[in-house]
Amino acid sequence: MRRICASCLNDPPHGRMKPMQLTADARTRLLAIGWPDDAAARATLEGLPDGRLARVSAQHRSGYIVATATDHEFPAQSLAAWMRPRFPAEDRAVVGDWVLLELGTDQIIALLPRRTLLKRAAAGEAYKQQPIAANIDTVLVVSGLDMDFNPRRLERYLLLVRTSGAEPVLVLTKNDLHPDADVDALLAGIAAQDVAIHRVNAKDLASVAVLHQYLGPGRSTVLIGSSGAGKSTLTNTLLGTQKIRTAAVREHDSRGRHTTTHRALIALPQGGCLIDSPGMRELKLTGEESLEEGGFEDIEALAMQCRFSDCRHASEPGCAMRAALESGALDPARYANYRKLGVEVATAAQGLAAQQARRTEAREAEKGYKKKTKDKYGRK
Ligand SMILES: Nc1nc2c(ncn2[C@@H]2O[C@H](COP(=O)(O)OP(=O)(O)O)[C@@H](O)[C@H]2O)c(=O)[nH]1
Ligand SMILES: [Mg+2]
Ligand SMILES: [Zn+2]
Repeated sequence: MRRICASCLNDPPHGRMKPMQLTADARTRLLAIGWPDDAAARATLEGLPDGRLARVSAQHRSGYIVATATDHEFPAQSLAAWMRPRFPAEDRAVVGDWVLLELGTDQIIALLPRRTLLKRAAAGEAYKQQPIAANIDTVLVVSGLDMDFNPRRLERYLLLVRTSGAEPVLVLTKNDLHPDADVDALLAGIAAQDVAIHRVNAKDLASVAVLHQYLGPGRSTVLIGSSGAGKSTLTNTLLGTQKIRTAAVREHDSRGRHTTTHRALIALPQGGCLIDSPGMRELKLTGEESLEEGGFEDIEALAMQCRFSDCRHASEPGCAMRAALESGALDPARYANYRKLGVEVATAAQGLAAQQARRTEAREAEKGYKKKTKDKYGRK
C-alpha cells in the first residue's frame, strides 16, 4: 500500500502516479458537503494521486467518520503517523478537513492543505493548541439582543475568527423580542472593521433569509456564540423541515466499547453545510492572533499616530490614544478590552514559544540518538 506524507502535498513528488480525477457526479455530491470546486481547489486535486475525496465529519479515539455525500458517512482509518503520541494535534485531521482515501479501502492517505483553521488553546496550565474546525468560509457569530448581549465577548470571537482566515458575520437574534434594543453605538467599533451585522428573528424563515448570501454549494459555515444565543434555533430554521442532528451517536470503537461521537457536518437545503462543533463555547486565545488584523485596526491605527513609537498611552505627551478617549472618539470599554486581549495574546504567545522550543529540543535529541546508533552499527 502506498502512503503519502501529508506534508509533501504542497510540493508533491507524485511523478508517475495517476492524478486525482473527480467525476461530474462526485463533484455535485462534494459541493453539497462544502467542496469549494474553484480554481484553487482544482489545482490541489491536480497534485494528488488517484483516490477518493472525503470530508471529516467527526473524530474519535480510534479514527474518523468521513463523508463523501450528504447521505454517505462511514468510518475511515487514520494515517499511521497521526496516531503517534508526539504528533502535533494541529497537524492531524479535524472536523471540516478534506482527506484523500486510498481507492478501494477506507484508509486515509493524505490531508489536503487547509484554507482556514479555527483553533483555540486548551483550558488548563500546559499550553496546547486545539484545532476546532478546518476549511470554514464564514463564521456566524450569534448573539441575542437580550440581557446576554456583550460587545466585549463579540470582540474576542472576532479576533479568533479573523485569525482563522474565515469571514466573521455578526447575527443578532431575538430582534422580535427586542426590536428597540439600541446597540448601534455599542457596535460602532466592530461595524467599522468591515464586519457585516444582521438583526434577525431566528425562528422566522423570512427573517433569516438574509443569511442565505453566506450559504450555498461549496460553502462551509460555522455558528459560534454563548449558550442560549439561538444557534440551534437558527440552525433549525435554516434547515427548514429537516431536523437538526445534534443527538450524540453511539457507536463501537475498535475495542468494542461504546464511544459517543458528535456528527458535525449538517448539509443545508440550499447547498453547502453547517459545521457544528461542541468545541466552540470556551475560546481561549492561542497566541497567534493579531489585534491589527483581528478587528482592532482602528485602535492599532491610533497607536501609530502617537508621538512616541513606544507610547504606552499612559502620560506621554502627544498620545493619540488618550486624545481619542478624551474626545469620545474611542469607546473606553472597547479600548480596555483591546488591552486585556493584548495581554492574553502575549501570554499565550509565550506558552506557544516554549512549546516550540520543547519540540525542537525533542527532535534534536532524537536525531542525536539516531546518529549514535548509526555510528555504532554502521550504515545500512
Ligand atoms: N423569540 C425568539 N426566541 C429565540 C430567538 N432565538 C432563540 N430564541 C429562543 O432562545 C432560546 C435559546 O435558543 P437556542 O437556539 O437553544 O440557543 P443555543 O444555546 O445558542 O443553541 C430558545 O428558547 C429559543 O426558542 C429569536 O430570534 N426570537
Ligand atoms: Mg444549542
Ligand atoms: Zn499613545
